[in-house]
Amino acid sequence: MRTETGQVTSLADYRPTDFVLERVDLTFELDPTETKVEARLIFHRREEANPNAPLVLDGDELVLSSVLFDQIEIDSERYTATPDSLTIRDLPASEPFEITITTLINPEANTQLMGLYRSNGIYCTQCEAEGFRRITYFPDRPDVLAVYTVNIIADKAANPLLLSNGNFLGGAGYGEGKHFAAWFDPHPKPSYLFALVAGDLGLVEDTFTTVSGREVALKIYVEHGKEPRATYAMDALKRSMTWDEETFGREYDLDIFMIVAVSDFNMGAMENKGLNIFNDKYVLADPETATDADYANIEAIIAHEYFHNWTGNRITCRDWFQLCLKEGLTVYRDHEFSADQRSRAVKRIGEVRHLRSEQFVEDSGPLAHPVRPSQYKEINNFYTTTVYEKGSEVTRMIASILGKDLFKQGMDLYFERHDGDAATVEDFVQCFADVSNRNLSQFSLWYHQAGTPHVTVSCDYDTNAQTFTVKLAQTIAATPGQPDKKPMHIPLSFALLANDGAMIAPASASGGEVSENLLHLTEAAQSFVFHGVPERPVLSLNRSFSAPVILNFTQSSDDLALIARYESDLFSRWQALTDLALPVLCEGVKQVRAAQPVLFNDALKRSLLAIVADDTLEPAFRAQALALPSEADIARELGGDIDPDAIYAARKAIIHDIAVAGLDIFKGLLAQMATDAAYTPDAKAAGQRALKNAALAYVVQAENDPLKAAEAYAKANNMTDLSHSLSILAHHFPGTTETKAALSDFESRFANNALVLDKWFSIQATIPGEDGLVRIKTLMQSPKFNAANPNRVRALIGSFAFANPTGFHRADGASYSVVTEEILAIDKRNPQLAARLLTSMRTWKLLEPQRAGKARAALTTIANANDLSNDVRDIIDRILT
Ligand code: 0A1
Ligand code: ZN
Repeated sequence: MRTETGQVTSLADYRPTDFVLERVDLTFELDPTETKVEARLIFHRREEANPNAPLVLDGDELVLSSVLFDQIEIDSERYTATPDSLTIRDLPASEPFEITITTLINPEANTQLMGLYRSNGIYCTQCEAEGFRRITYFPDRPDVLAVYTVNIIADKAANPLLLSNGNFLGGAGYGEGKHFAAWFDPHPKPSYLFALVAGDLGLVEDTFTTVSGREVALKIYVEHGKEPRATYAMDALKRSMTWDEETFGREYDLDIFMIVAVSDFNMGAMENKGLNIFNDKYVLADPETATDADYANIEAIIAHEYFHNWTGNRITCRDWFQLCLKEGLTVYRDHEFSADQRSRAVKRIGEVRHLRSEQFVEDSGPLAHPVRPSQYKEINNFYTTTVYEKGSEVTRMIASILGKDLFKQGMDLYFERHDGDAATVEDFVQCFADVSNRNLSQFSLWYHQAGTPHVTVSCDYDTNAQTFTVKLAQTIAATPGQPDKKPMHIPLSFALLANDGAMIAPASASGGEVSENLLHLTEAAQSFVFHGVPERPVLSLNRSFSAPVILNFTQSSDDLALIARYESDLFSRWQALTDLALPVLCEGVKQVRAAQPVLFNDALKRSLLAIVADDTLEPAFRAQALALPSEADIARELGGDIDPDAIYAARKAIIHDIAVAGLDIFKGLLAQMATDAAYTPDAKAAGQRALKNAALAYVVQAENDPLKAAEAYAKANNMTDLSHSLSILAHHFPGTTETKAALSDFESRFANNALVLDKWFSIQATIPGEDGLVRIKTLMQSPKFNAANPNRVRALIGSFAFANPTGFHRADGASYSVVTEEILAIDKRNPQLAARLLTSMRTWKLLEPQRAGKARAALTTIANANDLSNDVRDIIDRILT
């Protein structure tokens, strides 16, 4: 049942359904505006249930055509139908019965993109989380698992392809130019994993032989003519299938696995059983149109959806509070897959950057919630970086606390014990407790307490006693609904480095559990003492980011420089550089605000340039080092009274200074990393391009001349180089002849490729400065823009609001008014998309007072609007409180 505005769903209220659903038979007679859906549902009453309880089915904007009981029309007194629910009374106490429901739905008018809708002439579905109830009345909750048969009838010429979950049963003509196809999915599944696709699409085919020798047909459907752009996705799929067999012992379980790419999709992709539906952005790639980042995303998302077949589909969630059970775990699995396919350290740096810039921000603001929330008003708003990314980090911590072997045993036990179940987070954690004999109850607080822990660190070396003491204290700030927090179990990976960079192995340690280079911080305050330490060591803490915490640890520039130079953990080397850079950048902001010149010491420059010039380090890592903390990172570090213009100016001045100091190195890299070899999307080649392009940005900034970027644009033979040089031109030299020429060349070259034009939109939407507002208003009028398509909206308005701090946070507040107006307009068509856009304003209270006042006024306009969707109402209420 779609909750009324403001209605809260609570985990504490969970109880099983009164009726068990045994079978589902669906027949769709597809029509663009009037599709008829017949659902035959076989139920029986649960033994424990009240014998008089009615059957209450969920609906959302449904029109009921008829309802039958055991094939006979039910007396109208026995049921009540509204668009949101169907209640049937006087049902048998124990024996099975059949309810047949016919509804009429309009796929063409479905602009929310939930339920059955049409995208570019293709019928497709999106049922997670509560979309199935927009197709028929149903017990639409994840703990109702059933076996489905699906019949699809449609016009044959327009829809040669009729697909659903499971295995193909057969098809035939149906008269009047129609045909039908039948599908059967033998694996019981919840309704959110149902999918249907019909239309006319091109096909890329392959096969995969599973570890036990079964052949699986692999099919990727894309728009006609785009087939060559789906070959990388197919390759990624096969690699994912092999990896899951080798790493987690998981074999695929149907005869066929299908992926369909559609152009209108609210999220990245969806793991429907045997029939994944993807946003085409995460399927289509070739060197001319996709960047290295696009290739990496495609690989990761193909893997993610495929991995859901076991973590999500075979074992699903009991209720939506358990969302992290499938999402956090599956993100962990896709992260590990990408780490194995690419550079583990570089992958980890990217993950941590993303976690800090998105999840840490969420966790410290008005939208903070636990990884396993206990209440929600709108479940669509809980597909968050906390559930996904922090959920993954929690799984990663279980793996590091238990160690590789016990973690594997715990996962095996989970698959064995819960296959076919709708499980809970407690079920999952219990498997690891059972294999390790560890009490994981304190650890489980990671699922229940919101907020990022802060760990304060101080160290003391005693020369006489040869002891090294590490004092740790943990705190978590209050978050909405959780004023007081308990101490957590925080696994901190560490190393002690000698003056020459060698690792020191202490004779022993006391003060708490210390295992395999892991300090287990479990108390609010705890001192670990290392004995037999022959010299004052430098502590490298939270290596590889073993715990998602904020360290308050003031280390000297010398200590950080030593870590940056010698740590064997590349992540920690990058972290040390970041720790050198952030205070410099924050000081620079103060200097700008005080109208002083931006001056800083040499330690950062020296460490950074030494790493960049070190040929023994992989290029992708060196490129990461050159990507200094972003404007958003600096804002987060400052923590309040944010002036985005000052942050931008300070960062630019510091980068300019580094660029001038390292100009020779950067020019050398530009030449050294250039290649005539044909483009390949592998991690090594991508890393070389990343370093070349980072060096180009520094050279251009040192010389303050668009020439080199214009040259790079002219000779680019792949989208990575092309879009990078275009963005350097646009961001540093807006309005110049070179930039105008490149922008118009790009527009005409890719006029027929909407996904590539999204890059054109987003590069322009992120040009710094207050003119950004006029620019996006003009671009919204472009015939290439389409406000009904989520990818277009995200590329233009989303990029502006999330990734253009100086443009979006114009001091006069004008951008807030324009974007909030857009959000209100989008809310009428697509509430999920509108609510997501609105989260761009979740940090408004941290702005300096003038901007904060303007932001509040714009948000109040939204709050006062009539007819807000549940989605937007939920977010606005939380961010305004
Ligand atoms: N389960 C998908 C994410 C997803 C969630 C909701 C959607 O529609 C509202 C679509 C996709 C995943 O994790 O990939
Ligand atoms: Zn997922």
